Amino acid sequence: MSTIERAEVFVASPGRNFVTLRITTSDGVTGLGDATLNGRELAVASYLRDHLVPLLVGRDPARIEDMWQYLYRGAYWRRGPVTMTAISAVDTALWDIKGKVAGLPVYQLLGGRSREGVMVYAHASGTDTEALIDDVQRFRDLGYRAVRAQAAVPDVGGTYGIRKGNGIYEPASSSRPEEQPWSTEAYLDHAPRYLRAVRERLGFDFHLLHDVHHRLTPLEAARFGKEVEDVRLFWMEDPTPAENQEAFRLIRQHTTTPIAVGEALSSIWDVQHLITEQLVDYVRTTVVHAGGITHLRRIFDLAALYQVRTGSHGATDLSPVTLAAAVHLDTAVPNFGIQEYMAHAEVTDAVFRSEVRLEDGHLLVGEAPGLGVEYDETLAARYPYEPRYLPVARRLDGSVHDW
Ligand code: EZ4
Ligand code: CO
Repeated sequence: MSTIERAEVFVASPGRNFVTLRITTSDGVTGLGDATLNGRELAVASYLRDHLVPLLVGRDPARIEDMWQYLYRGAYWRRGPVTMTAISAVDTALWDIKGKVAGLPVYQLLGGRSREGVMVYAHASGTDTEALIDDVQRFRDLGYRAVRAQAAVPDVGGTYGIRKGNGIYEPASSSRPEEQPWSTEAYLDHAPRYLRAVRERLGFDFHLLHDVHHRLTPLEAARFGKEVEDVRLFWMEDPTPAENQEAFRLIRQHTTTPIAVGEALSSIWDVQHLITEQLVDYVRTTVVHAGGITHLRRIFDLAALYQVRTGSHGATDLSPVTLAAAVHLDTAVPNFGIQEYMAHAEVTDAVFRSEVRLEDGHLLVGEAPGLGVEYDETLAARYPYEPRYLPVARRLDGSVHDW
């Protein structure tokens, strides 16, 4: 029997911080898992190095489900993003290994192809409405079928999701969290206007998305959703924080604007009522933060029973290993909806050489066995870890708001 011989944790910053797990079997087969939790990277690295790696060595890499149960139930402590991200990395690496051993790409192990390509949405933003419209048009010209639109709120300045310059959107900043001002009144006044302006200028023949990023109360979100119904959003994302799943019922009762939730959630229990009570339309949990391919498949299968579709988180803080795993899963599941996609920095793509390709606004899996990603640890070592924090939002009176 082949056994797990070695598991190594790499923490490096090629373009941004990534934590990567590589498992090697006694037959010399390697598998990769992403373990990046933005702004809390070292907690997951320690969870893996200090607690999981010693349990992996000598075990059978083929028993993916058993490993998941062993690491989840075996911890006694339940759920939580640090634990679930660590379990995700192990699970993803074992699927990569199983694919390589079988000589099959992971999507084949998941039941085979349900679609040719995976529709993605890009991130457009602007410091004002005109700049936003130009940016949406730029992504349309690049062939994207779906675009997320975020513009800065005038006078207040702070808002979520505005790219600085023409580079890559990166909210994490060095040494201390950046503090960003927030005004719900200004946002509610402004956001419907710029979303309407995008439709007025660019029309309806593409999907338009918007991320509220947990900033509203249920009642405010209901008002927002109602107000933008004529914009026909593909979804409004994270309209209110989701610790209380019941909160979404009120939004639901007032608007037909579709709702997407889940990027910050890490288990099937965190989305159980959202799904089974049909309080959302898209579930955004991901491979890296929701327990790997094994657990995410379970969430997606539950969602399929309730006509909830998938819309996995895919910002740049999710490594190309997660993106590849997501695209394999998206290619296979019947209830795929859309995949978030932001191109990584060139140096990130040089360290993680991935077979995933973008064509015509769709991501395509490769046919290499496993996930089709190679990790260049020598190149990665040239980019040491740098402490980074996500921003903190403060209302105009100085009190902390949900970022
Ligand atoms: O703020 O990934 O929809 N995408 C998002 C992201 C998240 C970051 C947090 O690390 O909301 O941009
Ligand atoms: Co989001």
